[in-house]
Amino acid sequence: PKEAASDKITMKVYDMANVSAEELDEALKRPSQKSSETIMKIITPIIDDVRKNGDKAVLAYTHKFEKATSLTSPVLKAPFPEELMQLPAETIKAIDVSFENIRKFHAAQKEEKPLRVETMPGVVCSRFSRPIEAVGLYVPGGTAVLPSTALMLGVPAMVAGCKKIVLASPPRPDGTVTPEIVYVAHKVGAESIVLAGGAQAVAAMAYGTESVSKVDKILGPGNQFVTAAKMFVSNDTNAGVSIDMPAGPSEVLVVADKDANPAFVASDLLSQAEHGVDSQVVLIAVDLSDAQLAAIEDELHRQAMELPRVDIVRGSIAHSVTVRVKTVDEAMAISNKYAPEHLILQLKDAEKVVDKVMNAGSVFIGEWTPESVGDYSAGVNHSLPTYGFAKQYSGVNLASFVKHITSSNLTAEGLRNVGEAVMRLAKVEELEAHRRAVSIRLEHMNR
Ligand code: HSO
Ligand code: ZN
Repeated sequence: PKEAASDKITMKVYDMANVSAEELDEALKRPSQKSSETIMKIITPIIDDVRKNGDKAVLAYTHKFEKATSLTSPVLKAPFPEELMQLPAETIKAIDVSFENIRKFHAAQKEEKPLRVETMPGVVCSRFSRPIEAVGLYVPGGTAVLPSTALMLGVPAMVAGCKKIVLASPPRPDGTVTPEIVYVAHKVGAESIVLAGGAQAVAAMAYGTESVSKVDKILGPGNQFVTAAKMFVSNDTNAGVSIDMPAGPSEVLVVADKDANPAFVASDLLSQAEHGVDSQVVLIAVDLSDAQLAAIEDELHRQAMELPRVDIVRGSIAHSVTVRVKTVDEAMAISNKYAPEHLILQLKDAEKVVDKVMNAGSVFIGEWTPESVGDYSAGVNHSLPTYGFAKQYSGVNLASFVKHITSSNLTAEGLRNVGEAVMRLAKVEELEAHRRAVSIRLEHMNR
């Protein structure tokens, strides 16, 4: 049957030449999320329950939400049985290649030796890093299985030297997780996989249970319940746990000019649109003619109709937009304001435009760099700030798995040089014991 014109999968078009700044802001608003108050009300009793009742509570939620009623333990401990990681050779190879690229890129982020600065003669300040001892990595289940997320979190944790790596992922109704995730857990040296999802998994790792190890930091994307639970436990001083960053629906902003291939542009927009109905994709069209823009729109519709997840795409494209601009500078101003999770530059001399990028999670440069390569195998991390948080957050990287410690080391000469300043400021703050810790030494030297 012939489709009605209204069925065309298409993004709303705005032209910078005749749209106000307010209208544009409104158009580029991320789809709204459930209020965090509503979510908090749902997760708080779950977290309390897990804290009080441990394994028993976690299992009960997994039986209820994941329908995995045959599970008798919420944890699968390493060494993981071979039969749980049976995979086709091609999949093993794909995971191995990706693993190695991610490992290389994150290993290069290591600070080889401590930073050491002599701020005054005899006053040496240093900074060095140490791995966070125990980390909990949340790998979402849901509409797609995401072993790539296990790689993006597990590999840097391994490279950083975290002693204890705990994965958590909601099991399937038969109580297992996909063999890809088990294989990745094995490769990164995880100590266990928590077979639970949602707030219950986060709570189990934050507080520990009889069989789930308590961790020091929880990382990884998840739905609104997972995100809210991460916020909750990181605010609870009794838990003593930190988190990575607020994670939201996937998004991409593509900047394309006349040089861009319409089919490539459309494919990139769709690759993030298929993540979920709450995803948003944005096209900034730089000085394109009506015909050139129409070519992209036609491609978008044609390619979308062939996708297995076309229904999800319809949802996300419904709140996605195209903005027409005249210049690359205009395009980059909009992009920097939006602060996209992924920024794709399909431009002539794309590499030069990178200098103009101020806010973005990860940038994909030129026509041969689809965003998918970053999602899986290039080596960069795909756990990135969404929702405009690229303005102040970095994506997951090696530093996410370490903390920095500083040290000072003074000689007698050093203390003589800096002592006056310390004593004076201690006096200003009326902290006499501070002042004396210096003066007692200076007097000792002069004896
Ligand atoms: N693009 C997602 C990550 C992902 N894509 C996983 C495919 N698998 C992060 O924004
Ligand atoms: Zn993706």
